[in-house]
Amino acid sequence: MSNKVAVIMGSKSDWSTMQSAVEILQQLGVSYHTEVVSAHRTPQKLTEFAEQAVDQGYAVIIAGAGGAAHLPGMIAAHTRLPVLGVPVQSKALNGMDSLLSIVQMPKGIAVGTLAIGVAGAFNAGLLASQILAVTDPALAERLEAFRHAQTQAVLDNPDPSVE
Ligand code: RP5
Repeated sequence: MSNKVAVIMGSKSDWSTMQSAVEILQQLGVSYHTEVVSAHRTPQKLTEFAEQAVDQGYAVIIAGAGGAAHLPGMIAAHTRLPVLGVPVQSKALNGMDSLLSIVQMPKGIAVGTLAIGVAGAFNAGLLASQILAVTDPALAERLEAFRHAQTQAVLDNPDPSVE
């Protein structure tokens, strides 16, 4: 069986953020592939990766990048697969540069943009799983269980002074 989700990122330095996407994919039993693909340092590889993504069997692509973050938009330009963009928190501008360069796609090419940083990466993995769950009843059940457990954990310990 082919991997359903591609988790790509502009640099190895993005891994500490993007591993949160992998964390929830693993937890929900979704198959994935991880790889560094840089819009600026490996532009040819970017084109080839995106053009071959459908044939590789991917259903969703998660792309994380920081700074002048062209990766998600350029991947989306080369494939009809849904692309979820994660703005990595940059040192210079705290991720506002990443966010704005990913979220402001021109009309006609879509990127679903998540929050800056770890929360965005985790939610990208979650959202990719929810997309796949539309046609995967077993995954839908695992998602329901995840949400139920999350809700229950809050209800079970409502005292903010207790860890
Ligand atoms: C982007 O530049 C990467 O996505 C990364 O967030 C940022 C910095 O990359 P490195 O200089 O750490 O490799 O392309």
